Amino acid sequence: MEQYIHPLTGAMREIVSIFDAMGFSVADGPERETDWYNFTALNFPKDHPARDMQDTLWVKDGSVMRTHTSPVQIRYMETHAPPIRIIVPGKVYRNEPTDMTHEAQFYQFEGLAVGPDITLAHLKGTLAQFFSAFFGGSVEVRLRPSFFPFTEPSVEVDMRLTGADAPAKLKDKWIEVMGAGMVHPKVLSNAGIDPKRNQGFAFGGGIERLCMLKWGIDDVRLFHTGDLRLVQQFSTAK
Ligand code: 2U9
Repeated sequence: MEQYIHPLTGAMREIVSIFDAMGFSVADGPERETDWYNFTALNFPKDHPARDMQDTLWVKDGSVMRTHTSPVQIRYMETHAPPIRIIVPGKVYRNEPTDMTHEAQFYQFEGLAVGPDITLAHLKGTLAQFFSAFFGGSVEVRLRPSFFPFTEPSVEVDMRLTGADAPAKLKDKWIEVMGAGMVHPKVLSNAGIDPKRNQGFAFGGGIERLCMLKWGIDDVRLFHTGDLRLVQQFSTAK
């Protein structure tokens, strides 16, 4: 009988394997979190709009369905000394209506590297290697200024696939693929790491978005309907 791997599962396995080859290990943690791990430790101000009922699924007891996988990195830093290199794939939750590009549940992967002399150049090289392995062929990476409470400086990451066999729709175009930055010193100290001796890069992106780009899928909701006609197109994965 033919066996199928859901494209999100296949993509997650591939992401983990590409980062494994660069010395990253996988970390995971709870999907229902405390306010501290999901927001406060990550330097979100008390009145930040992301904490709003409108954007976040709050549980009656005051806990929160994690809105990103970042709480896992805080927990990891509490129990591991630098140097740290981890990748964190997992499900996250948002309180928002769905459309072609938004889901209330989706998958993210985040990465974190912490050590005495980690720089934004290491981030750029790491992501270039990742995009090249995941999409195939040559790639350029561009960082544009942005803002997140948990990184300083913060950047949006664009990639441009330049290889001959890049998908026609993507070839030679700048495409925004994720957010990233240098971990805010307050976030390091909130997790028990001395920001005077260490610095770190972090990045985060949506896995559905990467899959949509890679395979030309135009509606994020297709990943989560359980319709086998999607899955049956991915029979080659191990
Ligand atoms: C720690 C410190 C810093 C993770 C990061 C982003 C930028 C980001 C979004 C991309 C699209 C989420 O899927 S999305 O909606 N993420 O832009 N994430 S830096 O930074 C961290 C994480 C953990 C302790």
